[in-house]
Amino acid sequence: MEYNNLLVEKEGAVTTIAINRPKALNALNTEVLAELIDAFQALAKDSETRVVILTGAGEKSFVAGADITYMKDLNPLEAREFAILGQGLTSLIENLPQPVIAAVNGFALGGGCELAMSCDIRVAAENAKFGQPEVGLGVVPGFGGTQRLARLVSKGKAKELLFTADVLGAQEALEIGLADRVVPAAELKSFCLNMAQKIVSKGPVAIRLCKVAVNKGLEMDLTNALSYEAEVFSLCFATEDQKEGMNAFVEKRKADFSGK
Ligand code: DAK
Repeated sequence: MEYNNLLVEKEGAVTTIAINRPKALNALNTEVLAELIDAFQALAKDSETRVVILTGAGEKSFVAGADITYMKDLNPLEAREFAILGQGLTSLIENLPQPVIAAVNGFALGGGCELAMSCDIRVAAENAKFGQPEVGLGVVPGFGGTQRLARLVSKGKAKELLFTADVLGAQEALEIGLADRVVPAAELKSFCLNMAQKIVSKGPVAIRLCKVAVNKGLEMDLTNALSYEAEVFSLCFATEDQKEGMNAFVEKRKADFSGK
């Protein structure tokens, strides 16, 4: 599919998707959401891609939120459809077989912050800004913000950010666990690519199962989560990757994983 609002770049096993509406600071309208859903659905089936990087085109913004000019005249049923589209995208990313790194290169506000939170890891440029300004527009976050923020940071901090609509800089976001790394803006791309390459060099099935185990386990109590981990661990012993990884260690050579 040809995209009007996305730039998709493949470098070996790493695919970078840049949301490309810089004039509107990469705000999300239905067309952008539909294109992102299409791109991530294709990536889910793309066995060559082992890591995805999601970023915003331009130097100012990751995503400055859902498109306010589009949203302002929605009726409740249309608003519901819009929320379902956005929540569908964020769930798709959260459950994508491959890890997704958000390279947050500026504003990550509202739907942009929610999109970043659905990724596995958030790397922020020093100029990144995070926030959920929705209450200032008279709405609640609709793409999972009330839920994922409260799961990522403390319940009180999530409520503070949701109630006040305060915007945090990269360093503050790092301190509360909303960002996982902060790097100079000029190094954001290379930092994310290096991180992606490190992940690519490991066992693909194990990476995939780690993602599932963390995501599913956090929804369970610890006893059930540990039991789930034991099942996932045992599953690894049915893979070629486990044989290769352990044989390579014993034979003192670098593992060459097949992802099977
Ligand atoms: N939507 C549409 N256009 C936007 C935009 C947005 N979210 N953010 C920026 N733009 C546009 C601006 O209108 C401007 O367009 P022109 O006037 O040039 O045509 C252009 O991008 C450049 O923006 P500025 O001139 O404002 O640039 P500044 O550097 O001065 O300011 C800013 C940057 C990010 C601080 C400012 O643009 C800003 O405050 N933007 C809005 C940020 C925001 O409030 N984001 C949250 C949006 S609300 C739901 C579903 C989803 C949601 C809620 C409910 N349901 C269905 C229930 C999600 C809501 C949101 O995400």
